[in-house]
Amino acid sequence: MTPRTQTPTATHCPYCALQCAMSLGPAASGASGPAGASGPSLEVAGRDFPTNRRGLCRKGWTAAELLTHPERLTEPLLRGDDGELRPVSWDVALERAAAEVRKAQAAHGPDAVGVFGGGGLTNEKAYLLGKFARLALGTSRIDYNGRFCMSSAAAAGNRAFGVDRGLPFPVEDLGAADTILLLGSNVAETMPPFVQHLAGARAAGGLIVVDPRRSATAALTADGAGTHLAPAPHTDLILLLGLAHIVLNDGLLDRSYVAERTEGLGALIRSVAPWWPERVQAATGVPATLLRETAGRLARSARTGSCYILTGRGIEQHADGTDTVTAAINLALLLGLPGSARGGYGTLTGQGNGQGGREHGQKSDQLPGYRKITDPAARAHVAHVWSVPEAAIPGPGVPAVELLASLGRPASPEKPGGVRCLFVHGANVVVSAPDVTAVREGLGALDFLVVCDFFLSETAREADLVLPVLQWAEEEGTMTNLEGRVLRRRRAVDPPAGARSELWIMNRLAALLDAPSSFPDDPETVFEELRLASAGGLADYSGITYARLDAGEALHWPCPEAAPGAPPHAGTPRLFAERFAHPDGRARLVAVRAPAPLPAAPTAGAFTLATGRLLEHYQSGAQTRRVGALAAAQPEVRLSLHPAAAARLGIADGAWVRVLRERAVVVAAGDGLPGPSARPEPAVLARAELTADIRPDTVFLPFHFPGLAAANRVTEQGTDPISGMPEFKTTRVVVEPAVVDPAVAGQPLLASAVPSHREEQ
Ligand SMILES: Nc1nc2c(c(=O)[nH]1)N[C@H]1C(S)=C(S)[C@@H](COP(=O)(O)OP(=O)(O)OC[C@H]3O[C@@H](n4cnc5c(=O)[nH]c(N)nc54)[C@H](O)[C@@H]3O)O[C@H]1N2
Ligand SMILES: Nc1nc2c(c(=O)[nH]1)N[C@H]1C(S)=C(S)[C@@H](COP(=O)(O)OP(=O)(O)OC[C@H]3O[C@@H](n4cnc5c(=O)[nH]c(N)nc54)[C@H](O)[C@@H]3O)O[C@H]1N2
Ligand code: SF4
Ligand SMILES: [Mo]
Repeated sequence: MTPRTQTPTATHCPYCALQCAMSLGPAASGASGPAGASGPSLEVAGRDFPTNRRGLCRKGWTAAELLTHPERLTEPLLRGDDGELRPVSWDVALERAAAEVRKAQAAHGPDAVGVFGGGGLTNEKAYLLGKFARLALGTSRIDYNGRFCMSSAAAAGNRAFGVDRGLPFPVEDLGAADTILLLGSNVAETMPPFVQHLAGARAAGGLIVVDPRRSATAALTADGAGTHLAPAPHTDLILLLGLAHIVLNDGLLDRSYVAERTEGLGALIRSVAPWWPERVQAATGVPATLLRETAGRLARSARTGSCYILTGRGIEQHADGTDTVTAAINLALLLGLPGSARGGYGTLTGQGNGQGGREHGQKSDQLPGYRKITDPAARAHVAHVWSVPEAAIPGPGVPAVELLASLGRPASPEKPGGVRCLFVHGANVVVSAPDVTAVREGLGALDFLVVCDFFLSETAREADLVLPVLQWAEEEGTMTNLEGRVLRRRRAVDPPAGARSELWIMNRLAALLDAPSSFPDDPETVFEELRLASAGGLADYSGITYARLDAGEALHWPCPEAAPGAPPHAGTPRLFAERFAHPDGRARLVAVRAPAPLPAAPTAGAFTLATGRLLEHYQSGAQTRRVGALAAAQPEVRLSLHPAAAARLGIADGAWVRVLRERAVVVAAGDGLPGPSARPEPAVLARAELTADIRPDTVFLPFHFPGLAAANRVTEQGTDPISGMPEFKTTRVVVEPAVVDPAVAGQPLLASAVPSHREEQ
């Protein structure tokens, strides 16, 4: 790998939605990359940019290491009759993929082919993937991993505001806040440079963090910087109903704002009436006095200072995540925040292109420009841009969990047949989807699985065909960060010979499949088409060009193309200043109900399992587990457990434990795992990490590890009925001591303890 120029290339970090600006240049010292790597490494430097102000986290600093990683895929791999993956030429690879598509569709119809995309893909790739699925494959079966990430917040935002943009204001606006209510978000680990934007609120003593753990972010409230509220997991909805109750009861609402800018107050008043503070205290464990103080502080700050309410996955990744986010938005609306100069509501988008990835058509129900696939006008517009008859665009597909559950399913009187041939672009579902055991079974039941990746991820290991693609610093494109700001990703190095861009792959496959329309393989040409396709939609990019972005303009969508002769549109850093996106311009207060309380622990050793992230690892860990320093810092999965609970169970710090679904515990049978008891259901094997930073009724697992260490062995397939979001944050589990055969435990990350289903056959 050689840097393309001697001057550093200005680009952005490959990982999260903060999209910290960095430059990539030749290493001054000629330092070499990781062991076994070839060529000089690139030097990463932070660049000045509003989101990160030169700061990067450990993942960003070490990102370039993967460009020269010895495990980098550089040839297509095809599984032979003997079950082995072997290198083949691109011609053989693509012809085989096209033949498998034809075979599956001839036997089972167009929807027998599916596509699973990712929120890390550039806008160009996400756009072309949606078009590829609908036109080249002719299937409705496309969805993506953002369903596991942003879908609840998106659904709630659409419902309340008529539009969904993570932060409807620039991140730097937060600097003026004297109060920030941060619900279910651990930015100190998930977006470390973001913490600087909390400085104003901390200085004013107004950072309020809601998390059942004393997370690194909750710890930022120490020394008078704010308050940590630690409700029982999955009681945030009740907590928020309780805060709204106090605001209404004590007359703290912004009456003129609510009257002028919202609809639905009457039903909202009725819905929060039963949630008086003492009742909320009983359900959540948060003292009533603290609830009153919190509501009072929010209202004071909204009136006389600056106040923001922000949500993260901790309150969103629930079977009632949409309603919980709605309750947070309701509170913000009662306080008069969204669209005002005194604050706002936002959700912190997750993946690098978590925002853009949900706008251009890789969602099952959506066409580019954040258009609805069921809307005749939207279909006509996109069909025109694509030069196809409207009927050529299939209808809506199914959300991610349902798509994965359909893999290999034969047709029955109740249900149509499932997907038989699947393309995966930018997701590692064998680690990150709920109930990974079922997902692996589904992948195993497919006739053909194609995975595009640059590493042999756990999902790629299951594939029949692996196609090696480009990494971030090898490609051009655009990303849309958590503020809805469109950024340029730039090519700093040449890709290894043998790897190909996904645009090129789609272009070639579309030709082999005799697809209508065009599939350009040049990113800027794709972006030009995306502009047209998005024009007039909610997420309108038509006024944005590579030239404007390259000139350093800060362009937040919507940014429509200006009329001829008019100056270019400056983009929309702040949405909602004048109106919300519903036809009448008003926001909706939507009355939501609290869920039935979780049952009191009936089983000895029962806990609520929350899952989430560690600073050092990114998502399924496919990338960061390959970075030496990050893997060394967090080599294996650890279960956070309160010392009092551990003492009750006789579990010492560092001891092996197994975590399994509570409902599995009533059945006893062999599960093949070493340990004192034998269960039929999959368990997670982890070391206990005793910490007083978690509630005694709650345990926590990061989901970055594969095999027996995968947290998603115990999560389940239930989803939010509105958004399709899985319940990742509340699983009832039992924790018990495990005796582990050192031969198993000693293996790196326990990954190899679970053979690929291909190897099992
Ligand atoms: N280091 C790192 N950074 C990342 C990522 C990564 O994988 N690693 N991924 C990126 C992506 S895609 C995303 S989506 C973001 C996610 O960023 P965050 O939303 O900050 O991440 P999580 O760790 O999933 O969840 C945040 C917190 O929710 C808490 N929580 C769990 N259950 C509940 C609950 O019921 N109520 C409340 N109030 N809190 C709860 C957890 O204890 C945790 O501290 O991070 C992005 N940044
Ligand atoms: N239990 C539990 N599970 C969770 C969560 C949780 O909090 N708890 N969080 C959920 C959330 S918020 C998310 S976002 C998901 C993410 O989960 P995943 O979808 O597994 O995310 P990644 O690990 O980023 O997987 C991306 C894969 O694509 C590859 N890749 C990266 N860039 C590209 C590219 O441009 N093209 C292609 N073709 N491949 C690329 C990477 O090498 C990697 O193998 O996990 C979800 N799963
Ligand atoms: S905070 Fe996110 S974007 Fe910034 S360096 Fe870390 S991983 Fe990269
Ligand atoms: Mo995410």
